[in-house]
Amino acid sequence: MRHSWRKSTGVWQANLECASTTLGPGAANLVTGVANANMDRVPLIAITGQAGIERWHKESHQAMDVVGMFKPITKWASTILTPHNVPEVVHKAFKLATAEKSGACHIELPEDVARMPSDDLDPSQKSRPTRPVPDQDVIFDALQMIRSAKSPVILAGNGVIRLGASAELRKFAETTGIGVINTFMAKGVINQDSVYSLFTIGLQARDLVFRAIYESDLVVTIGYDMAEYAPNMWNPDREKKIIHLDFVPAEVDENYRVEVEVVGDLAHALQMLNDGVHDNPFEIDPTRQHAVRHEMMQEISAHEDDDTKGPMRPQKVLADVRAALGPSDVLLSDVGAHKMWIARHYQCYEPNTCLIPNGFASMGFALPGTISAAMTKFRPKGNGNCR
Ligand SMILES: Cc1ncc(C[n+]2csc(CCOP(=O)(O)OP(=O)(O)O)c2C)c(N)n1
Repeated sequence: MRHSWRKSTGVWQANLECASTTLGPGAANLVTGVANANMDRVPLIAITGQAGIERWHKESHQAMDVVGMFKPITKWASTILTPHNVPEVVHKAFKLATAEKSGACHIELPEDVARMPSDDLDPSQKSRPTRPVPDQDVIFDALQMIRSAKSPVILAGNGVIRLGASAELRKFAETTGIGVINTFMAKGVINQDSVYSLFTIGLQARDLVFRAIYESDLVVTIGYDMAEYAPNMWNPDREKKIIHLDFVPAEVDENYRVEVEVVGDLAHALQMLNDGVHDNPFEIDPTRQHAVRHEMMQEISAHEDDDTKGPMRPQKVLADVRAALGPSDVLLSDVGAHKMWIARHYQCYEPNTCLIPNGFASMGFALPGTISAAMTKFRPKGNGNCR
């Protein structure tokens, strides 16, 4: 089941997934998938059966503490103890699952409660949450800091794609000249051919993308999710200045000491920054950035035309896949060494055209993910196909 709505601006769309199982082992089998959805910030409702309340106090066939099992891997988990509570519990689960940062919620339905009459249910009212807007003062502080930086860089995370803010991010990069590094789950946030694209980070420390962030004095994180790539990896000496832009306040982390925190709707916050740059334009010196991008492109394209006999090089395979697929086609990666190759060597033109599970990073995503993407006619833009 999918549930979606679109804000009147046409900017925001949230989809919600539902999964249901029987009690006991059926519920236990959902654990990895639910944990993966939760840490990949996928709004999901898991509904599981449960033994009737009349046998909860004793050892009983397939009866176990399922809510206790789901609590650490969801945003919220609860049991429906009376039919009267169905509207509230369901409403709360949907609300929490879709609220930023979105994730998984679990509802448990005991078999005897499921049999109780429920004709007097009063459906809970629909709610459409408002989206917070950052203070103008904070936007001003952020722009001041970016203006005075020598080598700023943008680190874009999965929030930009989830919150539909790629267009505003692209504009921000173009008007300021600041290069964009993206995490695995933010692939496509910027067009691979853009001179501002500095490709994907989250690989080995000596990777060239790491150099782009290592040499910067200011990192502007946008929709950054540290579950994907921890700050101690890119800020081990805690010397970077950091501006944090996200729907939610920054996580507390000793390697993530934020100087300016821009909290609010991402597309709106970026639009406010873009307006500020428009009113008082500036552009950073792109020389260093262009040199790094040039080196990266050479490294990424090495072995693309490899025709030596024997096993094919991953670089050649991915270059061929990229050439065969259109800009809106969708590639799903599973988890393993191949994920690293895909992150590094498969570049994107559009958001949501390369899906990589990188929060919980559970194996087993690609095949069912591709089937469900095809079944739901998942289309990032245009008429892309799922591969
Ligand atoms: C469900 C699950 N089990 C175990 C792991 C740990 N793990 C990560 S990668 C990997 C090996 C993957 O091997 P393969 O599927 O052959 O891919 P390759 O590394 O060869 O690309 C394992 C066991 C995981 N991430 N998820």
